[in-house]
Amino acid sequence: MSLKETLLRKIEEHRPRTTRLLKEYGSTKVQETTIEQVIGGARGIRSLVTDISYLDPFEGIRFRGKTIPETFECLPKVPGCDYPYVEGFFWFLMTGDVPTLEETLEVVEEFKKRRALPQYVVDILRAMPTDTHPMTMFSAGILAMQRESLFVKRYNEGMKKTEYWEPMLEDVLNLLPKLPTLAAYIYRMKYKADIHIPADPNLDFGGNFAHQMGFAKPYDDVARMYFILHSDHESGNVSAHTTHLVASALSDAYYSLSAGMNGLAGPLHGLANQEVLSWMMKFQEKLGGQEPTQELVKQALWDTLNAGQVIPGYGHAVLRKTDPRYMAQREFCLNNLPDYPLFKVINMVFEVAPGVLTEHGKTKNPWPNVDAQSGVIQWYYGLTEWDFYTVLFGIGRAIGVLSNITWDRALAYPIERPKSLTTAMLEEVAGIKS
Ligand code: NMX
Ligand code: MLT
Repeated sequence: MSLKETLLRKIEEHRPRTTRLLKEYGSTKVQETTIEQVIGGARGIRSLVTDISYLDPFEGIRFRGKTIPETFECLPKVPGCDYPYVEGFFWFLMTGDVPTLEETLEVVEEFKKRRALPQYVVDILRAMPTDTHPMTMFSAGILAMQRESLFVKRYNEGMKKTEYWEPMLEDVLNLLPKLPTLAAYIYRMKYKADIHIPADPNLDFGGNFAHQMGFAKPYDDVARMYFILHSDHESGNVSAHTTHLVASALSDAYYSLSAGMNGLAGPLHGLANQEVLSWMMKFQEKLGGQEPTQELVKQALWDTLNAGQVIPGYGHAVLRKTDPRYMAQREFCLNNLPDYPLFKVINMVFEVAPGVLTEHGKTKNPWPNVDAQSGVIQWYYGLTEWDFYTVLFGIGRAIGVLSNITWDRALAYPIERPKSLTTAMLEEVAGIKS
């Protein structure tokens, strides 16, 4: 069965569950909300549905019910490599089924046919000022391709609501394979003397990305690991929520993903991976050749906090323990670059920062998140231009959010529209007399 046929079967099985919940249990209470939640960024308000991943505050992420090690273990691997095909992972996120090698290779071939970047996107990128941030270029490149949306074409022809997911899937299948090509083009144009490497028809999503970036093995496995780890973090994070929100207006995959990427580009979200490297480099500069010690790291962390800034890569809105994505990357570092000096400093921060943040007393979670550990791996393999790191996050995140918006259409989730209150109304709820 093809991906589309499998997905159709899954959608048809799933639809009655959503319909039943709505029809028979629509008025059942999920929770009560507090003033703190209303003012405080909707933290903890349960108002989104996704079956693609779930984030437990203490365990961390599960993709379709599987932990990170289970996910890596169960999926078909690229021959001679340690990490699975991204294409097989995409099948898994979309359908909830672990694909066979044959099914995985079907997606590999489909993606190869669709990965070339249109010339007009190249022209747009080249017209942008050279100091434009790579995330701006990435988002603009995605948005520029919106003219290709099949969803828009079919919508304008008057398709039925139950069919919405089909052109959404086609848009997703057209857009996702172009993202590594787009990213590699931006990278080589900005940082590698504008010399570009043509795609290799024999390579998969991760392998061809490494090739077009110009990085030798095992960077292909680094890319596969990175994209899978960053793919999805349930639906409330800024990039996933934005993508879902924009898609809820029946905006197509191009509009929705571009918007999500703009959210990912914020320093409290995906840009934190570049902030971590920037913090590390400033710290090393300050050291001026001195050996880093726990005392010096501690002082630098306090300097950052006392300057009113956040420690990038630490804290989380949901997690209350070390992010398992941090641990997966740490394990990679322990296996591949255990003695690398930058990794040693990162470990020192890992030993010291939770204590400093606890003493500081503000953050609810003093433990590292995914971004604290990702840059060092890129740096080690030669990708030292840290303002590109969030683009890597963006390619990974697209796998999750594009799967989610396909399901949004399949389950006919409505336009998102929470209700606002005024401050005076909240004061009235609180019983405050003016
Ligand atoms: N360094 C210093 N202060 C922090 C940190 C940190 N790493 N994390 C949280 N705080 C502060 C936070 O600014 C807030 O201060 P105030 O009361 O003055 O507004 C207070 O602690 C309470 O915040 P929390 O409720 O613990 O965290 P919240 O859910 O609001 O924010 C983050 C979550 C992730 C935005 C926050 O922890 C942070 O800014 N971390 C650093 C940036 C970062 O690593 N972001 C990447 C997150 C993962 N990702 O890829 O998206
Ligand atoms: C993410 O991967 O989106 C981040 O960890 C942020 C979040 O989940 O809120």
